[in-house]
Amino acid sequence: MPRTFGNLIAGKEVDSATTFESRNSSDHADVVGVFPEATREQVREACIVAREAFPAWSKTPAPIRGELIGRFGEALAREKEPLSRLVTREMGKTLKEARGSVQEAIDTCRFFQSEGRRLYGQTVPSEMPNKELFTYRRPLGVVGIVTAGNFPVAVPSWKIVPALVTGNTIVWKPSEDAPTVAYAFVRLLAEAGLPDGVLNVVFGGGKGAAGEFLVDMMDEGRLDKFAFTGSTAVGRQVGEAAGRNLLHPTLELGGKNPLVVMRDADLDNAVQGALFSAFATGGQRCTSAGNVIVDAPIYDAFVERFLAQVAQLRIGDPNQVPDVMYGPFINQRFFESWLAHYDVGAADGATKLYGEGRITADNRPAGWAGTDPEAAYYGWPTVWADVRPGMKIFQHETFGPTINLVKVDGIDEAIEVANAVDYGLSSAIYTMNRDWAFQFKDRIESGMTSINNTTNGAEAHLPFGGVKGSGNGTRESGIWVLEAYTYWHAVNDDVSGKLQLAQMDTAYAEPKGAVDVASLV
Ligand code: UN1
Repeated sequence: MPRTFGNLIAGKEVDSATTFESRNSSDHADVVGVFPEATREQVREACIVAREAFPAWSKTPAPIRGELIGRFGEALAREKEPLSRLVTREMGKTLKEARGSVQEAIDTCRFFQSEGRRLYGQTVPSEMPNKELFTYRRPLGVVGIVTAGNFPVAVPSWKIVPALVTGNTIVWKPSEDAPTVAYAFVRLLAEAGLPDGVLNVVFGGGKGAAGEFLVDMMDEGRLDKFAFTGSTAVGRQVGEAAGRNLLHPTLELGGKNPLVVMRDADLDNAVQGALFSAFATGGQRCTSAGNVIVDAPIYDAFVERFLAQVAQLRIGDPNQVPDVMYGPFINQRFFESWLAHYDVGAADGATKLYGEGRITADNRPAGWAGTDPEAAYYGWPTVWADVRPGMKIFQHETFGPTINLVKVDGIDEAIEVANAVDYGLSSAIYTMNRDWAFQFKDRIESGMTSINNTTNGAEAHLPFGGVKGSGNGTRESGIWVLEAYTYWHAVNDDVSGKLQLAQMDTAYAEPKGAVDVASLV
């Protein structure tokens, strides 16, 4: 019997009248847990509890908050293996990737443990005597957080860990695709000593459910900050609600990330990088490559080697077969929109080189390594050629195992094509030419760029976030994320005992008459 879980509000498990089942993404017969569909009232209650918890938590010394985050990191490290296995079971990425994503959260805790001992402000000289100026980082208040299922440990940690270290309290709506992972995450934080009510969790879907209710709490004045990872379309709605309430949201949205392969590239390295960028996590990363842009002189050689590898990709249930390249779709919605992309590519006039839709018992690629492909949604690795800028398939994020090949001639066209999408999250170039790498780095419109590596590869202490349709300019991770969860408080401290007015009573030195240097010698 699968366990039934409750929302976590004020440290208590709170049931809802309606529930949903979280199923193993690789085998839909396996129910991982039963979760509540939080009601609007429960989401509101979670916001009220977080508001009540704010004064005490924000007054807890930052180094103490940091120590708690350090203990959370230790608990994550201790439970890394079972938590990684739970990630694989619930959302379907390979165990190697699941371990990496749990490690990313551990790294985030290690970084922010010591940040609790910094959170530096500045001392600033005043233009008056007996007066000093200071800046302090202050917490914002109650943060609403909505996260996606593809990185159910790492990406929540990018938001929750810095928000807590800086003294905020939280209401989190995790993805309905990985609620059990979220529950484990929160229990480990409680083990580390997090006071009840500081982090509250409401489960359920997005539209017409807990996610939408939490967004609505901005209009009720119950939130001081919103952080969202998900699609650009939903991100716009979150941004609109935040904007009319004068909140500055963190929005990490979609991508159609370019990977360029120049004529002088190490071709084997480029093929391996393109394979991982396109197909790791079944293409369901926001950093997955969407368009591989290949320089004309090596186009044929690249395509031949790439296709040979694609035809051998091992695909299957990552719980049973550890060395698959990718497992199932995380959910039916992603599967259906990926399936629809076959019509989009055909209508665009692109040439399908490889891929036959859903993997079934009678329709399996050579590398199928699982048992029953119909126990879940599995997709053929799919490759399109003759893709050009302007085509829908070139422009739109698909979020599944598919990649476009785009032929260009030289570095200028490569950069132009790489920039010809409305997104700008991550990007990569394979070249040994120093100048081409420099030109790419200088001219690409992207929040993250790799030279001779994949379109992935964010690390816990580097800024993460996009430009154009991939976000609103906010950054996660490292020192940069601190701006997202604090405001700067400027303080004037005057001990002069009299009214002295800046700009008006400032005793500037009087100039004494101009010196003509030529007349001096
Ligand atoms: C995401 O897909 O939302 O660089 C985040 C990467 C990972 C993070 C991806 N470390 O692909």
